[in-house]
Amino acid sequence: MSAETTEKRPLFGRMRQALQRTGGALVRGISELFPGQRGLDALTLEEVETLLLSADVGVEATERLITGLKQAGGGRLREAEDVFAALRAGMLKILEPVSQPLLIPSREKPFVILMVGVNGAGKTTTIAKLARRFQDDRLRPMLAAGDTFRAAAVEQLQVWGERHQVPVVAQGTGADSASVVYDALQSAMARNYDVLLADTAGRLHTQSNLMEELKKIRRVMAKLDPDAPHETMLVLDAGTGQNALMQAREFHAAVGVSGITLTKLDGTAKGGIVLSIAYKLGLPIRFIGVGEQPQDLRPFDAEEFVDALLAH
Ligand SMILES: Nc1nc2c(ncn2[C@@H]2O[C@H](COP(=O)(O)OP(=O)(O)O)[C@@H](O)[C@H]2O)c(=O)[nH]1
Ligand SMILES: [Mg+2]
Repeated sequence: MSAETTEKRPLFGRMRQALQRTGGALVRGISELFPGQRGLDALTLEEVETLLLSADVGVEATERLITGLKQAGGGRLREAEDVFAALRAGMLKILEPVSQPLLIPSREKPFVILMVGVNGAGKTTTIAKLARRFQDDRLRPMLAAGDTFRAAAVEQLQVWGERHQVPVVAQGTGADSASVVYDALQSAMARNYDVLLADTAGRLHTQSNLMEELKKIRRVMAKLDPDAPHETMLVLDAGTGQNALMQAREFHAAVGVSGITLTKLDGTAKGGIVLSIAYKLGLPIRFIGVGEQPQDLRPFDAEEFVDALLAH
C-alpha cells in the first residue's frame, strides 16, 4: 500500500498489521502463482479457491469471488497485480452493502444498545471501547451490568466504569438481568444520558434459557421506550471462523440482530469470516476489533478492510 494511503488513514498501519495473519497467507499464496504463462486457468483458480477457503471466506463467498475472477478475464490475468485488483473489486462488492456505520441520532435519547453474544466473544470489552468512543464524541454513556450470570462480569464493568467516570447500573450476581436493564434504562431516561449500553450473559444453563432471557430484556425495554433497543449488536469472535456464522444465525433468529461487531481479527488467520458473514447474512457490520486498545475498535469500512487484507 502506498505511503499516501497510509497517511490519509492514520490507523491504517495498525489495521494492516492486525490483518496480517489472514491477509499475509493469501497475498503470499497468490504472489507465488504469478506471473504465470497460463494465467488464471482452472488449476490456478483452484489454488486461489483453496487459499480463500483457508482464510475462512466460506464456500459461497469464495465461489462468488472465483466467478468474479473468471469474469474479470480468467486466462488473461497473468500478473499477480491483476488478480489482486480483480479480487479487491469482488470483495468490495460483497462488503460494501454491509459497511454501514452505527449512527446515533440525537433525537433518540437515550440510544439503547443491547450487546449480545456468547461468552468470551468480547461483549464487555467492546462496551468499554464503545463507551470511550462515545465520550470522545461528547456523548454521555451509561452502562447496564446485565450479565448477572458470571460472578466477575458485574465487577469487571463496575471497575471500568469507576476508572472512566461512566455510571454503571448493577445489582448482585444472580439478579434478574431484565430487571437490571429496566432500572438502567429508567435511570438513563431520567438523567438524560445519550447512550445506554447493556451487557448481557453469553451462556446460561441452556441455550434456550439464554435466548428467552434476551427476549425478556427486549420486552421490558420496550415498556419504557417502544423503540428500544435501537441497536441489537451481536459480538462475534472472528477467531471462531465458520462457528461465528452459526452463532449469528441463532441469535438473529431469536432476538433480531441489527448490527455486528467482529472482534479479535488480530491474531487470527480466519479473518475471511468477515466476507462469509457479509455474504451469507447481509447484516450491517458496525465495528471490527483489531486489538485490546480502545482505538483498536474500528468502525467497519469495506475499502479500508480490503486494502489492509490485500496489502503487500
Ligand atoms: N486481541 C484482541 N482481544 C480482544 C478483542 N476484543 C476482545 N478481546 C479479548 O477477549 C477476551 C474476552 O472478552 P470479554 O469482553 O470479556 O468477552 P465477553 O465474555 O463477551 O464479555 C478479553 O480478554 C478481551 O481482552 C480484540 O479485538 N482483539
Ligand atoms: Mg462479559
